[in-house]
Amino acid sequence: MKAPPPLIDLLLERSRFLITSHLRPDGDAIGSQLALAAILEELGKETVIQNQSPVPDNFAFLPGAGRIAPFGDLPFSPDAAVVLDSPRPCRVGKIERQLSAAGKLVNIDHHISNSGYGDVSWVEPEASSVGEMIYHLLGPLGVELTRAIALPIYVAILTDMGKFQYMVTPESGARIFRLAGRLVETGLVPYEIYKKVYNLYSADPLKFLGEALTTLEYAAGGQIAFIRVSREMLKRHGDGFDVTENLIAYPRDIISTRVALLFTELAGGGVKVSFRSKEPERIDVNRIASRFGGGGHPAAAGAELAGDLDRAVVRVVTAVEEYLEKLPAAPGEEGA
Ligand SMILES: [Mn+2]
Repeated sequence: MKAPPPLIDLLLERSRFLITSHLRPDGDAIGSQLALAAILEELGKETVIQNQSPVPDNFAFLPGAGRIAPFGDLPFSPDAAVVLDSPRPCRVGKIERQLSAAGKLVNIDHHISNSGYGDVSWVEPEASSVGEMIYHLLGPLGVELTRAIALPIYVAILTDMGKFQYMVTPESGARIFRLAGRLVETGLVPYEIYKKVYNLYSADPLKFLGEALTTLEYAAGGQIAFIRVSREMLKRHGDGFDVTENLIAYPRDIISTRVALLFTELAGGGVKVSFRSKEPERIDVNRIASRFGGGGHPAAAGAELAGDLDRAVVRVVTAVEEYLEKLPAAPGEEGA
């Protein structure tokens, strides 16, 4: 993984950076932003981070999280804007309006569906996270790895890899564990970080979880399992932190499931759909999600559909059923 030289030149030459990432930010969005800001500040640059959505409570412990600001006046006129973890610039919501004011637009992402926007674009579909890509800026920029840089990168990898679950080849597993090891050597305590990121349950989110699990349904003889979360359910249980985070693991981890889906009704209308494939080499959910204007990776993807929850369920479940029907038989399955 190697950052393109024009990106390194731009980061070294420019001096005032706006950093942003996608709506409803996850650990990779927040972690990669804070790591990049810390690196640029080591180089004596000015940085400002703006996101449309607030920092989820479970990432507020990260040093610098408090300086992530909502959309608003910028403290300086940026000469470059960096968009992280966002396949298209519109994913940053309102902050998109700030991008044209910056001299240059930089796109750093690992979504295979990334459109390649920006004056300088670096997309690594093989990267575990944008956090991992940010790590690879250190060498070319001549910045040393400190604990303040390592911690947000570790959180980016931990969350995008689902607590180190989603390494699907020996090579990627070894690479990511080696990187995690280097990060931890700066003095990180993995168990302490795990507790801050994941041990958030008070009674109410657990009640929400119980209610959400009662919506579990199957299709295609159990090959598809899905859960739906209505706006009304979310409202009743509060949006303190993203209680839907990792809900999809429950339908996914059923033995018969090949594709898991999570449907979440959005406050502003429309439905967010998360896709997980347990056989990414055969069942590429990025391809299914892209039919609905979304994208992601073969193993994990997302899309947003207009319209109501029930209609989104019918459309997406039907599309997954059709995809599964068209799969060629696996060796050994034929004539069985
Ligand atoms: Mn990511």
